[in-house]
Amino acid sequence: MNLSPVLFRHARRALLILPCFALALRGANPVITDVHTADPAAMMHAGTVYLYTGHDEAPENENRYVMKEWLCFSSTDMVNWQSRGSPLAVSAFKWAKGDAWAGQVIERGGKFYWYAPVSHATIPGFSIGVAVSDSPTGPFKDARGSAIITNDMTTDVSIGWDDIDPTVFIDDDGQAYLFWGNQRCRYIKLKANMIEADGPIQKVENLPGYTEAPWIHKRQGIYYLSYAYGFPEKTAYATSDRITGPWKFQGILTELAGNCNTNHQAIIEFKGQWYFIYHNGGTLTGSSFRRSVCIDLLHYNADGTMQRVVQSTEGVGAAK
Ligand code: FUB
Repeated sequence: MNLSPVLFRHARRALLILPCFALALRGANPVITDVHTADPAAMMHAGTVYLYTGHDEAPENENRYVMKEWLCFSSTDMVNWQSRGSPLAVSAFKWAKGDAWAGQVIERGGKFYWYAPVSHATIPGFSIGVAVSDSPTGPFKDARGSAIITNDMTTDVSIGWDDIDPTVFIDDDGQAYLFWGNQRCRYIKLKANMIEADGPIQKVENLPGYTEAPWIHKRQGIYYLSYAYGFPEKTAYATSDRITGPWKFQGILTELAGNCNTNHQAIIEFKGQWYFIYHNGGTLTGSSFRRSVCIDLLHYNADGTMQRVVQSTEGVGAAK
C-alpha cells in the first residue's frame, strides 16, 4: 500500500493548524476522512452549519450501496467539522426496510424536519419519510408513521428508485415545497405542518439530462434548481423567477466527481459566501460506493448565473 498520499494529507493539515486554538485555517477535500460520507445536505441555524450526509458502509471492492443511517456534522467556519453522530437511521421508520439514501433537513417553527428516502417494506420501491426533532442534531423520530410519498403514487416512471432524493424549500411567503425524483423531477406543496402534501404531485419540465439530486435555492429573487446531470453524473442547473417554473436550463455547474459515478450537491450561503457541497470517491479507499463529502466555493456572475464550480484539493478557507 502506498502511504505517501496519507502522510502528505496529514502533514499539510498539520501545517495549516494554528497550535494555540487547534483550529485549521483552511480545509482540504474531502472534508471528512474518517468515515465515508455521501449525498450532503446542509442547513444554517443560529450561526452554525449542520451538514447531513449518508453513511457509505460498503466493504472495499463491493459495488453496491450499503447505507443504513445518516450522519450529522457541525461547523462554525466550514473548515473545522465536529461529528454529531447518527441522529437518524432507517430503523426509525418502522414501515421501511433499508437504504438510507439522500435526504435534507430544514427548520420550521423551532422544529427540524428530515425528509429521507428509504426502501419501503411493503410497497415495492423507494418512499420518502419525514422525521422530526426539536434539535438539529436530533434525536429524530418518524413524524407520520407512514411515508409521505410512495412509489405507487408515481406510476409514469416504471423503476423502483424514482421517488428518491427529496429536497425541501420554504419560500419567502412561508409556502413549503418538497421536490424529489430520479429520471423525473417532481414536487408537491407541503402544508404548514410540513408532514402532509397540500395538493397533487406536479412534474418539473425542461431539465435536460435530469438524473436525480434536485436542490433548490434562491438568491436575489432568482430560484435555482440544480441537479445531477447524465450518468456518470455532472451537476447542471436551471433558473426561474417562480418556484413553480417555467425553468430555463443554464448548463453545467460542475464536472464529473473524481472516482465516483454519482454526484450530489447542496448549495448554501454562510457568512456572506456561497458554498457548493458535493461528494467524490477521493479517499485512498474511495469509490462510487465509498464516497466522501467535499466543499468548494460558488461564485455568481453579475446576471445571476452561476460560475462553473472548480472541484479542488485545497478546499475552502475558514469563514469569518
Ligand atoms: O446515495 C444513494 C444515491 O446515490 C442517492 O440517492 C443519489 O443522489 C446518488 O448520490
